[in-house]
Amino acid sequence: MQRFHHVMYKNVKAVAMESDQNRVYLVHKAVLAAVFICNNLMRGEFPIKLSQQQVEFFNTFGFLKLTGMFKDDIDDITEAFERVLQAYQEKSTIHDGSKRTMVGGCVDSSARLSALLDDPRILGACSSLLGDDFIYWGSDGNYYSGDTGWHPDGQEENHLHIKVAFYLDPLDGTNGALRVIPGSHRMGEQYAKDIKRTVMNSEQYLGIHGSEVPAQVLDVIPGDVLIFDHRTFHSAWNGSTLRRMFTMNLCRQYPEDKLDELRSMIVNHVSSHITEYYGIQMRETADSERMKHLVTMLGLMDWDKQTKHLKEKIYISVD
Ligand SMILES: O=C(O)CCC(=O)C(=O)O
Repeated sequence: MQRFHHVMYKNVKAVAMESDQNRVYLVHKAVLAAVFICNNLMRGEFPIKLSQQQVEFFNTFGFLKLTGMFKDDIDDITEAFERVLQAYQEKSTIHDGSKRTMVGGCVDSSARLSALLDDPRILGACSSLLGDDFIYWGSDGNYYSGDTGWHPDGQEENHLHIKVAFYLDPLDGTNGALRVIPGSHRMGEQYAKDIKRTVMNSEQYLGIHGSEVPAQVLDVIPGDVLIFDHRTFHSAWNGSTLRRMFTMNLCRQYPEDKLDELRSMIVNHVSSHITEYYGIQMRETADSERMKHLVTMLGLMDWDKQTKHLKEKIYISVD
């Protein structure tokens, strides 16, 4: 790579020398900047940002598909996911396809999956939508079974929360691909109000089955990443009894005077007694960069005290 940089630099400089000094200087600076960026990208130090068009698409429609983003790593990621799901089943119930198996904190239970939060592709996509100081606030790992009806994941009117979803099997409209209703995240607009009022009971209000509600089907192959606004209505139909998927939930940083809103939102998502907010692997393998995205939730409340009344958490920890 160093050699490539050197050759590139020499060639561009040679071309530039043909014309005036000023141009030599500008090209020189541009090449140095490109070399600096390449080096940092190779070390994984720079988030790979979304384009302005992708951000605009997300803001307009409430979702985004990042085709092939993890295609080179997906085997490794799927193995880590399976290790968590298998470890969970050893401590709890075996998935028999009769209902969804959901492992809360799936990503936090695995060092490999936790490292996604350091990955320049995830950092770039999430920081493009949420700002550099976004909060990572949770994950789940699933063996889905059958249909998932229409719903949003949240209704925070003034604060952006997103879900990053990895589906681990090829899916299309015939076998359980996620569907989204474009624009349904735009709470407050009449269109979004009508969707909220009708699609969860589509037979009654619209005279159609949930699978017939006009929507964008997000076909995926493993390695694709889907991102959607929590307010976006989504569903899945015609799925098998073993659809594998995990998600990460993230949001914009909350200012100090709005932390109570975050506290009341998050309390509804914690369903077991925890002493620390994140799973063991997520905390123990975090460097100072990752910590930036964890620190708000870690200090948000006395988790032990606030969750004592809930059932004991099943902790999973795999490499
Ligand atoms: O894939 C599915 O069945 C639905 C996914 C979903 O509802 C979610 O992640 O919030």
